[in-house]
Amino acid sequence: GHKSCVVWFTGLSGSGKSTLSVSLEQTLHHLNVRTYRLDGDNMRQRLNQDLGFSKRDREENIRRVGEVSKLFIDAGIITLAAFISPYKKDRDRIRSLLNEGEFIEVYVKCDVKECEKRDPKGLYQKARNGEISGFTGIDDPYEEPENPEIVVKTDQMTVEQCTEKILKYLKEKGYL
Ligand code: GGZ
Repeated sequence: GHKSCVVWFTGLSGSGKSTLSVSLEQTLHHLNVRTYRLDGDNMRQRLNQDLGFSKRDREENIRRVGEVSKLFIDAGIITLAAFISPYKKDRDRIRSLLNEGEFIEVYVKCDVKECEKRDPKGLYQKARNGEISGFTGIDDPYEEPENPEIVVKTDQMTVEQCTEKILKYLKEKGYL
């Protein structure tokens, strides 16, 4: 068996949160661990379709994702959540909502210059052009985690190395 928890990926757009959550999920499936991934595709498109990107809406987005994560934890599943979650207060609130050890904050650290270079959806360019305003890292804040359980530097490490680092943490702390 395993201990259920939420692995919470926070970082800039293009930092690699989704990629890492997919990679970690594959690895966990090979170990017969049941998981569920939460991301913009299933939250912002569905339950949170009333929300935009103002500070308040991001706060509400993260609050609801936290509540959904709690339900999955109750169901005994390891949840992998990939959201920018730019505000420390909003992330800390989920930490307090859950029991000790159930919130594993993974800071997906990547230089904004590198994220902008990757720009998989062309959003940084739009933010630079002024077609999008309030874009995280350009003209909206990102508050770095102060004491994350894990930091992965995606501009210095491969996807495999980052995944291995998270897996090692989960094993050493007795989640797996
Ligand atoms: C940041 C935005 C914005 C603005 C649209 N700022 O690279 P993506 O496209 O797929 O990831 C970003 C996603 C962020 O949604 P989150 O739910 O993770 O954000 S938060 O945690 O702050 O609530 C990006 C896209 O939505 N996007 N506008 N202004 N990212």
